[in-house]
This record gives sequence, structure tokens and C-alpha cells, in this order.
Amino acid sequence: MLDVVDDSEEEQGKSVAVEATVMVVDEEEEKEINVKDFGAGLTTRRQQIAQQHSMENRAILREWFDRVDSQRTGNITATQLKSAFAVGNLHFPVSVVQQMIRMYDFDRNGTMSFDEFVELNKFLLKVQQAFSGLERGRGYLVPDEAYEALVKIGFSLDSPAFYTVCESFDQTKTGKLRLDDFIALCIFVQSARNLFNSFDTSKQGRVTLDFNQFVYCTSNCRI
Ligand SMILES: [Ca+2]
Repeated sequence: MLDVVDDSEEEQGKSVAVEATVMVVDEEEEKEINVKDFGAGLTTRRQQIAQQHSMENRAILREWFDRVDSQRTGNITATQLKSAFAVGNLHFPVSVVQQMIRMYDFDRNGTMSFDEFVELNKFLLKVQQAFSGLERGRGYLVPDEAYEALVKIGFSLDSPAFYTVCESFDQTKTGKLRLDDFIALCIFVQSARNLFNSFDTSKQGRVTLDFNQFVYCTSNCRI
């Protein structure tokens, strides 16, 4: 299904990506510590370490990004990102990767800059962390666990919505969602949430759509 990149340099890129994943989670934890310590008005040793970690994490992400951006254009395309994920054994249809880019494409140029990538990485880490906390070493989530993981990420769906979305992203139709299935599901739900919010301008949790708007919404979220 995918063009797996077998370049050995790309393989190294993969291990960097995995490392970066772990490091940035640390960065977020340290940020919380920073807030707590702020009241003391002191630059604590912890803060110094946190700042150092943050800079190191960014450097690791930068290294990964530059490997993927092999032409050094400053931006990575959906095809490049898809290949990079495949090296990390995460297999996505290109449409899912395009949706990831759209979610964080702040300058709307259709590709992903480093800063946009940093934001995507934060979202993926949150998803990965929720997945890892529930998969119990099996490498997949059953629907009830996927529901719990979604709640951890901040999405609380009712039964019809949840089971429909779950079935839709269960590629193998076995009731087992692997990490890439679960990421694709979360990308979809987050995109749907963003789109819904853009119509729900009065924040009532309810929108009224005409047929054209409905087609616009469903095709925008389709991945
Ligand atoms: Ca962009």
C-alpha cells in the first residue's frame, strides 16, 4: 500500500522521531512544573532543566524535520510525511496525512513548515500517550478502550457517533484499532470538531446547515 523508504538514513530518521516523541511529552510535563514554580518568582534548577530539555527537544524535532525535508525547502509535503510515518511503521492513506497537514497549515500553503510540524507533533503525542496507556502491550485497542482513550484526549461522543466512527476507522474490520487506525480516527474527530466550531459561532453546541454546507462539511472531513 505504501512506498516504504528503505534508505538507511531514513531509518535513522525513524529512531530520531521515536526519541522525539518521548522527549516532547517531557517538555509538556515540565511546562506544568514551570507554572507551579512561577509563583515563587525564582528561576529554579527545575526550570533551568526544563528550558534545556525544551531546547534539546526542539533540536531533535528539527533534525527529524530536516531529514524528511530532504530538498531543504523548509516545508514537507504530504508524500514526504507519509513516507516518514511508514518508516516508523505507521501506515496512513495519503488523504489522512493531507488532513494532518490541513489541520495545522496556518499559512495555508498546503505543506508543513517546522513550526506547523511542532504543533502536529504535540497532537500526535497526546493521541499516542492515550493509546499507550490502554493498549496493555497488545498493540491495539478494542472499542471500549478506544472510547476511554478518546475521553482522555477530550472527545466524548455518544454511542451512535462513537461506534460509527470506530467501525469506519477499523481498517481490518476485526474490532481492533492499531495505533495508526486510532491516530486517523482522532485526526478525523479533531477535524470534525474544528469544522463544527467554525459553524457554531454562538457556541450553542448546535448548528444548522443547508445542503451545500452539509456537502462542504462532509467532504472537508472525509479521509
Ligand atoms: Ca504550511
